[in-house]
Amino acid sequence: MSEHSPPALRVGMAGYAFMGSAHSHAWRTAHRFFDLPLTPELTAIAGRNRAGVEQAAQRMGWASVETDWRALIEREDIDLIDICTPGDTHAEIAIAALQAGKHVLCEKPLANSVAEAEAMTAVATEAAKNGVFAMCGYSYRRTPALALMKRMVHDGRLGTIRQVRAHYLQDWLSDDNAPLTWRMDKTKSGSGALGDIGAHSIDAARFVTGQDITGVSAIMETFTKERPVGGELVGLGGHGTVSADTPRGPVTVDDATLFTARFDGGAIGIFEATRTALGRKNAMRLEVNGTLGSLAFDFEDMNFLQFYDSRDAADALGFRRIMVTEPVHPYTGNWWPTGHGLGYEHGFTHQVVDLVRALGNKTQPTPSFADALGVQRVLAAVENSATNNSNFTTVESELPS
Ligand code: SOE
Repeated sequence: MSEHSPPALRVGMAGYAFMGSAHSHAWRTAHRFFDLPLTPELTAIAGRNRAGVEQAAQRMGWASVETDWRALIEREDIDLIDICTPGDTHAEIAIAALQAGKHVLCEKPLANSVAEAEAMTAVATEAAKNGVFAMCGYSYRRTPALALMKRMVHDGRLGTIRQVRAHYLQDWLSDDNAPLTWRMDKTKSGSGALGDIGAHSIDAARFVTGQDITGVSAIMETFTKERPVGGELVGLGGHGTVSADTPRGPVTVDDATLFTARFDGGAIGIFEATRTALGRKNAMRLEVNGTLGSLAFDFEDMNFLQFYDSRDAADALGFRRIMVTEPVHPYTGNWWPTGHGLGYEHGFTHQVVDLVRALGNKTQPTPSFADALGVQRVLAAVENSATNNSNFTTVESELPS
């Protein structure tokens, strides 16, 4: 590092699967495209399997390895802990890191329960008073088109928001023989599609509208009650070496969740999260309808934002497709010339940019743990509604006479 480089931000990361890979890319890249007050350094990565974590360190560019996350927290040469492990570990790691004076970036959802999220938020609130900050990794809000959507709603371009329509559709669990992983074990993941991908929709809806969700009515379904134990994973779901006599274990989370919602600003919403929508690979979509217009973001067309302005001239009325690559748009000016587009990984890099800038300015990065606790409360309300079937009215087989 040259003498004129900003001070180092030495990172220790727990976990090295999909999110570990995405976060590592962001730590390596952010300061090479954005001016940052601190220069991230990939100091150490932790994982229980030494061979696995050493291979990951080599591939992802980490300087050293640990086989226990606690060692990261004990190290004097680490300033920030990045938690990329399953949800059942988030609270213990985050609380220990903050109490040791280390900043924290924690993957979503914040925790597996409201109680855990509340405990994490209490410790983070105290730590912030001493200049130690925590952020939760809802990266989609840093996709330029979604960040533009938030800016346009905030600037009143839609008028008063009336309706929100959000879905997040995947299909990697459509196959009954996709093997049982931690993502289907409630004690590890907290929930299935709801917390894994529905949480992104809830955060994005609250972020874009600036409104909180006050009540929900939900249905949750687990189509495949048991899945093969073992079998090698291919991608997220995997189609391991499964035969008829492969032992199967219980799935304890939802495959799909649907819910309606009321917002504190008067809007109403409809949400869907599923991992069994055959053909939909990572279809995250958010539409907001207001009194003056509508905006729609579709991750599968992520460099564009659909905008309908009722005030357009009658012969020009219709959804326009804004190409969100001009330098005037959020984040885009630091990348390629307009029209060249960005991808999924850029949201993670922008997440590091905003986090490091906040740390450099000694200000609270967003979303804070308190923000993420708000999402956790919605997740719990959805599970409660679906479990108790509140507001679910059975359709009478025959019309009442
Ligand atoms: C799996 O559904 C997953 O990896 C989520 O856990 C991520 O948060 C999402 O960005 C992509 O899909």
